[in-house]
Parts: sequence; structure tokens; C-alpha cells
Amino acid sequence: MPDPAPDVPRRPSVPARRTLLKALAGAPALPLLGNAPAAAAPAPAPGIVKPTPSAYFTLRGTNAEARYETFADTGPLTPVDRFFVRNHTTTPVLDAAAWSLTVWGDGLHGRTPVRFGYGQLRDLPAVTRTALVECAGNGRSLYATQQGETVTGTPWTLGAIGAARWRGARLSDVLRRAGIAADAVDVQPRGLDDPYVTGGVDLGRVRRPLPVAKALDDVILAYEMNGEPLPYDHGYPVRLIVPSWIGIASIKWLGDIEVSRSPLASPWSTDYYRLFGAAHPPGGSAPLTRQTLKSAYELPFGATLETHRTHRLTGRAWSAHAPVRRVDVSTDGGAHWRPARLLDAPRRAGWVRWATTWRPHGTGPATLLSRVTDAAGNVQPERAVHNTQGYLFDAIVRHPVTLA
Ligand SMILES: Nc1nc2c(c(=O)[nH]1)N[C@H]1C(S)=C(S)[C@@H](COP(=O)(O)O)O[C@H]1N2
Ligand SMILES: [Mo]
Repeated sequence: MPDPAPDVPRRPSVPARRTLLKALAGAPALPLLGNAPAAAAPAPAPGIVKPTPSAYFTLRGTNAEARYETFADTGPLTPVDRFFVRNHTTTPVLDAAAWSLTVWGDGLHGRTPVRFGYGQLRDLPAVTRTALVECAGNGRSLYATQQGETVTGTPWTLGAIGAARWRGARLSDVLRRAGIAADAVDVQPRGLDDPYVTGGVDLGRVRRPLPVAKALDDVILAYEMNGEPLPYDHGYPVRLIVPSWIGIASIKWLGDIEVSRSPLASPWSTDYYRLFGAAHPPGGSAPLTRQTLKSAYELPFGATLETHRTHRLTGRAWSAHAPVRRVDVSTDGGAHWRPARLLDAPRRAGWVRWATTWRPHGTGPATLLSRVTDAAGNVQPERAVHNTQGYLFDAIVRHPVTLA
């Protein structure tokens, strides 16, 4: 099988010092540090170009998790300086002028690879849409903390998610111009970041098959995020955005797309991003596609709330299946529920902010709960169904606070 590894000229994966200094110079003043010395310039995470100040991020290996509670002072979109980064290796600093996308494979008429330069892609009709990017493992650590279950993988809390406004070309336009055959079944986008090596095994570059039906539906090749060129860490110059699917589908630093008349596979569709474990078929579930639904308070876990005072509590809710219909909250561990007030009009993409007021009495530990119901009738369960890799946590989050 031909495999034209794109011969895109690449700069070294360590960003140039100038780039780094420029990025740091653009860093925001740190809001949550109170009177900490202003000179405490945050070191970027290894392999991540943008600053990842501890006020906004928790570093987890090659990744930076957003502090979910700090979304409280953001609007419906997540600013780039708060947006989580999930890197299998390191952020490559690519040059748009030297970049091109190769579309190739037996699923093209004539089987001739077709190249698109950055300018050609930008000349195609542009679409703009809001979409969440949420890692399949978002909330993974709650399998352990809330359900006492062991799972493998990055122990995200709730911050492996962000919402942005993406602008780019339709994947369907690119595939049609490349001459996709009527009987093509899968496409497989692949990134230009370094091959992923785990346990001494080289799994190659990050790639994952995408069924043609989804590829021709609403997928975009994004070159802008929140009105700016895509940042290095989020896939510059071009990434895929696969709305409502798990984050791994949205391949960053896109280099090539294979188009095939027979089903494709990669470690990201066979070993990872399936459900394994007692509750699932012996060989694992089918490869995961859609994300699930969640809701959570924008409050640190273990926050202390003053008793006999009225608090305004806020949060967010989202579902990859349908618009949010309602959010219910409980401040007594689930004995009583009441509706929260929705602050945004539910739409098919993005999340809904919500609020409730609470005047606690008494002191000591308490548990706050929130529960989203979407327009398709999906509702968060009490428990998520365990899977060994801790994907798709969807259970009602039990949010511990202390009343004092
Ligand atoms: N090329 C490439 N694409 C990638 C990844 C990666 O490591 N390399 N990580 C994936 C995963 S697991 C997620 S959750 C999202 C994260 O996107 P973000 O870093 O822009 O938040 O990118 C996906 N696309
Ligand atoms: Mo992910």
C-alpha cells in the first residue's frame, strides 16, 4: 500500500527561542495569584508552546488540563490562553507557507494523490462554527475518586474540554475536489507531530479512521480558532474539527488524509478509544465516535462556602447528542432536586451556562450535584459504566464542599 509520508519541511519540534519569547510576552497577567510577585513568569510545559500558568492549567505529562472552575469568568467560548492541550508527543512548529495536505489512497478516482497548499485551502469556501473539543478521557479520574474503580490513562478531572469558534474549509469540499470515489468507506487523517512511542513500541504518527459519512457531513479543516490563526498547540496551520465526536478525531497539524474503499484501522481505533472491560464485548466495543454528556459546577473541589449566606453557584452543561434541555441541581447529596436557571439558549453545539442560588445552614462537608437532560432525553446516570481506559465518564459529578 502506497504511503506517501508527506515530505513537508519541518522546523525542529522545539520552538525557536524567538517564538517562545514572543508567546511569553503575550501572556496574560495572572489573575488568581493575588499578591504573588508579578515576576513569576510561568515556564511552559515540555513540548507546549503557549504559557500554561498554574492559575489556569494543571500539567499532566505532555498535556495541560484547564482548571475547569476558572471557566467561571469566561463566556461561551474558551479563550486560547485557557484551552486545554492534549499532545501525544510535542507541538511541532510548522510553517504555513511550506505546508501542504496530501489526499491519497485507493478511494480516489485514478488513485493519484492530490495536494492542497495553505493558500488553496483558504481559497475554498469558508465555514465558521462553534464546537467543543473534549477528550474521550475527560472526567476519567472520577472513575477512581467517585466510583472506586481503576482505569488507565491521563487522570483528567473535568478540564479536558474547551469551546471555540472554528473557521476553515469543509472536508467534503476537499474530498470532492480530490476525487473521492462513490464506494470509499473510510478516510484517515494523520498529524505531522512526531510518531508516538509507548512501551518501546512505535505506533507511528497520530491517525484515526473516520467513516466517509461523517467526513462528508460537518467536518472542517480549521485554520482559525476564535478569530485568530490556529495557535501552534492547537494544530497550526490546519487541524480537523469533527463536531460532537471525541477529541482524538480532531487531528491536529494535519499532513495527509488516506481515502479508502476498505475499512481502515490504527492503534487509535483498535487498542485505544474503544470500551474494554467486563461490561463490554470480549474484543471491546466498536470504535468510539460521539462524546457523551456532562454538567459540573465552576467551583474548585473542596471549596469552602460560608454558611448562613446566599451563594450564587454557576456551572456548565453539554451533550454531544442533542441541545441541553434542562439542568437540575441538588445541594443535599441528591435527596432533593430543583431546576437551575439556564443562562444561554441551548444550541446544537457548545455548552450552556447555568446558575442557582443556595443559602446553606450548618457546617461541615456537603455534596453538590448537577444533572443535565438533553433534548433527546439523555440524562446523566448515577454511575458511569466502567471501562478499563476510563473513557466517556458521564455520571452525575459529586462535588465536595465544606460549609464553615
Ligand atoms: N496530530 C495530533 N492530533 C491530535 C492529538 C495529538 O496528539 N496529535 N491529540 C488528540 C486528542 S487525544 C485530543 S483530546 C485533541 C485535543 O485538542 P487540543 O490539544 O487542541 O485541545 O486533539 C487530538 N488531535
Ligand atoms: Mo483525547
